[in-house]
Amino acid sequence: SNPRGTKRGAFILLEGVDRCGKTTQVSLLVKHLLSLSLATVAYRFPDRTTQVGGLINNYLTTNGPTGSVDDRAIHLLFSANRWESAPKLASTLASGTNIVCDRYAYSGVAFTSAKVEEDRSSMSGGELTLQWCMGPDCGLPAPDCVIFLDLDQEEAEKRGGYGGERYEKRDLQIRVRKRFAELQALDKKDGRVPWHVVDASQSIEDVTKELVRIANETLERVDRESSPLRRMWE
Ligand code: Z5A
Repeated sequence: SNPRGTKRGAFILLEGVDRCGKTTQVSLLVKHLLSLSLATVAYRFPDRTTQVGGLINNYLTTNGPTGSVDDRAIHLLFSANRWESAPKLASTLASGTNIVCDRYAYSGVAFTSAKVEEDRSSMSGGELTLQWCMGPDCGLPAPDCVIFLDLDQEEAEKRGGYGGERYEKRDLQIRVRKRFAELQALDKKDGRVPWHVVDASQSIEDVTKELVRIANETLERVDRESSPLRRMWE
């Protein structure tokens, strides 16, 4: 609890591949928690509304010649976009408000580390290892749970063709899903953040039901344990 004795809010993170329904479910879960009079706000990354977010948006929406943007530089921008939100995020939780977040550092690592030479623009060469990618996000406020909305590539594609964004490509998305599994295994091995894998091919209502159950369980645990906010990958 903070000096005024308020218990901190819970930090619930939704992750997953493109089209898995994160945005839909974040807004439904926030609505549900608010209907129970539980103070809750939504966060999303990238946050395209900041200056750094504007650079990220330009990068994602420009599919032209890629040679000018180094993969490590863009990775650091995604991370900077989280760090610039971190103080507000931490103080929101400290004030007792819950956060439901759409993508975070796991997306950062999964996407960058899934790039291979053919779709990389990097001048710097070398492999973008999981370890290298995790570095810049180490120490960020860690979520109390990760809800991974799992959807295979065929199901994702049934939800409409890809838009024009840079990462909306089949092979990359398949590699991203594997990277998420590796990150889940790392958290499991170290007993860090608990993951809940939810079958995102169910109806919107059925996915929400599972999310509500997981959110209740997480809120109860955070309340019971009164544990301070942890830090990413530390
Ligand atoms: N990225 C990165 O590289 N590094 C980082 O650090 C971070 C991100 C944070 C933009 O992210 C890109 O940035 C993203 C990762 C990378 N690249 N890709 N791909 P974003 O979060 O801004 O954009 P997005 O992930 O592409 O969001 P999205 O396409 O909007 O997906 P979504 O939020 O998971 O899905 P949705 O909008 O809720 O639903 C998609 C459609 O499916 C929509 O028509 C829904 O009505 C429908 N839908 C949803 N649920 C269902 C169910 N259950 N059944 C049927 N249809 C459904």
